[in-house]
Amino acid sequence: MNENHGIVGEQDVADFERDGVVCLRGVLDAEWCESLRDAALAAMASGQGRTREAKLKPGEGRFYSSVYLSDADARFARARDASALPQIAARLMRAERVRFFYDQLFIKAPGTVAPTPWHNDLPFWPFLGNDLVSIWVALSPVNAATSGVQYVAGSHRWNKMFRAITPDYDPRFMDESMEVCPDYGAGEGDPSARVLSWDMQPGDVLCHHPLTVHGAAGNASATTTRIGWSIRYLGADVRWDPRPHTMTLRRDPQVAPGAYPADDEALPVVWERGRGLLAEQAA
Ligand SMILES: O=C(O)CCC(=O)C(=O)O
Repeated sequence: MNENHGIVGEQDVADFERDGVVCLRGVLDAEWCESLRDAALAAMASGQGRTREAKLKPGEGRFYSSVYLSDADARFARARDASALPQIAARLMRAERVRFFYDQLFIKAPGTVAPTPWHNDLPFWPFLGNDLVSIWVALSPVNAATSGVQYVAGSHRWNKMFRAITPDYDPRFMDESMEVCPDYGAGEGDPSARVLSWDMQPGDVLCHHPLTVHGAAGNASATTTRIGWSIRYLGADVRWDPRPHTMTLRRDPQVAPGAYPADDEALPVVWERGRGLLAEQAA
């Protein structure tokens, strides 16, 4: 990819702006995917880090989630800083500068009954703004049966925040004053809603806006472990907004509430127009 063209075309940007989500194919090659898949399974096996698990009974599978993997494992850090991902974020947000926010793993063992409850992401985060993109990287084959993520097209334009729900239903995140997100997978919500999902191969990615409503069913496969790695990047219009019921960052940006979070330690710049990937400048 160069700065203006490449795997994110104008049509992709237009789809992202219209639907609040776009699927890009073949973003990471087999070598990247193998390395990240190994890192993901090692993270889950280690039990280390900021993990969350759905509370399931024996025989109901396992739904594992963890954040800030790239702080602990160089394989994730390399993908965060030196793959095509930062530039994809830049293109989709039409950004001059991209900062890393955090990364998160979502793994569902074969036969996991737990859904990913329908939600949108901004209620979880101590920020406001539109320029926050999540890039969900498939590290296993994914389809409707193996818990492919589903999205309500255009829901980012509703400008609506739904009550945050973590895989373990942590009450700290649940703001009772906020509306519960309908379960679009079960046909709740606006009957005219268009629900989008894609069959994916490892290395394909889904890019979504912070207000796009999404969720997933359990993993009905008897053999496939479903692995998604979401990496979140920030652009220009983001404002620091440390509200109750939002996640704790590894370090708060040292700026006033309402300000752009220009803190290179808390939210390092990974890509800048005219300079490209900053990891390459440092190498
Ligand atoms: O992988 C999943 O089940 C959920 C993904 C998600 O909610 C996200 O990436 O924001």
